[in-house]
Parts: sequence; structure tokens; C-alpha cells
Amino acid sequence: MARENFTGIFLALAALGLTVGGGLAAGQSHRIVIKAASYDPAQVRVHIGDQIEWDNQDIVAHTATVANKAWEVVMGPGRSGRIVAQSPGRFDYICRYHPNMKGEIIVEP
Ligand SMILES: [Cu+2]
Repeated sequence: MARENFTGIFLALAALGLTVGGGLAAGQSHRIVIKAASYDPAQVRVHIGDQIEWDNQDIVAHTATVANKAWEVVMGPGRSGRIVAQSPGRFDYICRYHPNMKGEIIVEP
């Protein structure tokens, strides 16, 4: 599978209550495919401890960047990245390179 590519998000994730998953997540895994510059599904509803993985199938780089810029996952072409939800809330995110790309993560307790 594609390798993860995280860019300086560790502190930001901790601040938001999300951390980078190392493959040891105890919860469910939710896969979001990025294709034709859109997130599919655009909205995911997860629980604390669940892993959210983006799989960039496009030939250009994309990001998953939370609206307040507190965290960001950067994925080159064909790459994937993931986070683990650690606190509840609604998190709107976009692609920093293509701000018309919009997604939402709802984390339930
Ligand atoms: Cu993009």
C-alpha cells in the first residue's frame, strides 16, 4: 500500500485531540477515497479510537486540512494518510491546494 506522508501535524493533532495512527488503532477503520479532486465519502461519522484513512488515487497531491488549520494530512499522488479520532466533535476540512474540495468528520464518543 501507499506510504503515509505527514507534514508537521503531530503537535496540531494533539491540540485538536486527533493523533496520527500507527496501524495499532483499536477502533474501526474508515476509508475515504480521493479521486477526481473529491473526497468519497465527503462525510464520515466515526467514534473515538477509529482510524480515518485517505487514499489519494489522483495524479496530483491533495491534503486533508481542517478548517482552522490545526491539523493537516498531506498526500502525494497515489499516497495515503491517516489519523485516529481521539475526541468528539465536527471537523470540516478542505484540500489546501483545491479549496473547493470539502469534507467533514463527525467524531462521536
Ligand atoms: Cu487537492
